[in-house]
Amino acid sequence: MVSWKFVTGVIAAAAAVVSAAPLEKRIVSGKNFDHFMVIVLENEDYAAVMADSYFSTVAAKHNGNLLTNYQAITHPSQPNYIAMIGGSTLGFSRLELFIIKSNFFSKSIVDILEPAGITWKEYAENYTQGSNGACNTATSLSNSLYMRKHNPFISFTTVTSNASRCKNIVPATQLQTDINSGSVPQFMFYTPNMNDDGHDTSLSTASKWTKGFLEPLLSNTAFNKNLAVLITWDETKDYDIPNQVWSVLVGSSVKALANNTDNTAYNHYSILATVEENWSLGNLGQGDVSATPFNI
Ligand SMILES: *[C@@H]1O[C@H](CO)[C@@H](O)[C@H](O)[C@H]1NC(C)=O
Ligand SMILES: *[C@@H]1O[C@H](CO)[C@@H](O)[C@H](O)[C@H]1NC(C)=O
Ligand SMILES: *[C@@H]1O[C@H](CO)[C@@H](O)[C@H](O)[C@H]1NC(C)=O
Ligand SMILES: CC(=O)N[C@H]1CO[C@H](CO)[C@@H](O)[C@@H]1O
Repeated sequence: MVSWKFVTGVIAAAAAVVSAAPLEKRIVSGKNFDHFMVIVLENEDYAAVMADSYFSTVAAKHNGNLLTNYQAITHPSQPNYIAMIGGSTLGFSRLELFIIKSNFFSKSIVDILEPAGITWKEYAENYTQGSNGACNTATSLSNSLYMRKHNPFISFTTVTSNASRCKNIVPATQLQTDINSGSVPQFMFYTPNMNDDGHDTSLSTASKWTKGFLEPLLSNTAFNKNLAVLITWDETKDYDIPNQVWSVLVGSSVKALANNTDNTAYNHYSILATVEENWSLGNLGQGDVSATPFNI
């Protein structure tokens, strides 16, 4: 169902009578939320994250839920990202060097969001677009902060062969612009850079970054409206233990369970299942079919 919501524009001139037309924003109302943001951090074991003073308190602080039984799909990083939006690792697992250059002709979340009129963007820190918003398919950029393997959309030819879809893969600085103009998309996938996500740094760097990024967003009542945010890790650091990753759901749409804890079995395919259920989108016929949608 498509409805129209109106975000009142800011009237800058108080004295003069100006006709401030409201900024109109097309929204497809979801059953439980209207906006969903996924933030993916890198390579930590569940127990290590639980020992961090910020992460261990964030569910209770924002009356969300810690997800105590959430499994990543595989190792190494990249197929987990592919799985989150494609519903499958598309046949690859520990072949990182090969996968970095991968191009999959396969459907992704984009192909079920767009027909329903649900807007989406990939916000990738330190990514730069090609001219006219073209997809930049480089494996990495000279800043050493952006890596293609953490931006799953760029690996789907169903995205990269389409100029208008490429425009939705944007540098992360665009988020503030979109917030300011009241035009954030309904599905947001946020990829922090190689330092902020902990990959090239440490858990404490990822913790400081997440706090500095998330807290202002959640305090922004316009942004944090009918919103659910998933913070998750791509995979565990230790490949020899079960691939259980620390994840949390926060945001104004999330209904807190007892002790701010949700023990339901989830995995990365639950991201797709959640989006599909909330907006009645059908499915990709992949791992999303049997995955459990999050309690939101
Ligand atoms: C990398 O991206 C972050 C987040 O968008 C930004 O704050 C920072 O200035 C960028 N760094 C470089 C070197 O471009
Ligand atoms: C390209 O993307 C646009 C929207 O992003 C969509 O409407 C259109 O159907 C796509 N074209 C193809 C050939 O998939
Ligand atoms: C509450 O949740 C924490 C994890 O956040 C857990 O360690 C603790 O055992 C739980 N307490 C109860 C009473 O369930
Ligand atoms: C994932 C999600 O949001 N699920 C909810 C979708 O809406 C129905 C109600 O129509 C809820 O029962 C689900 O929990």
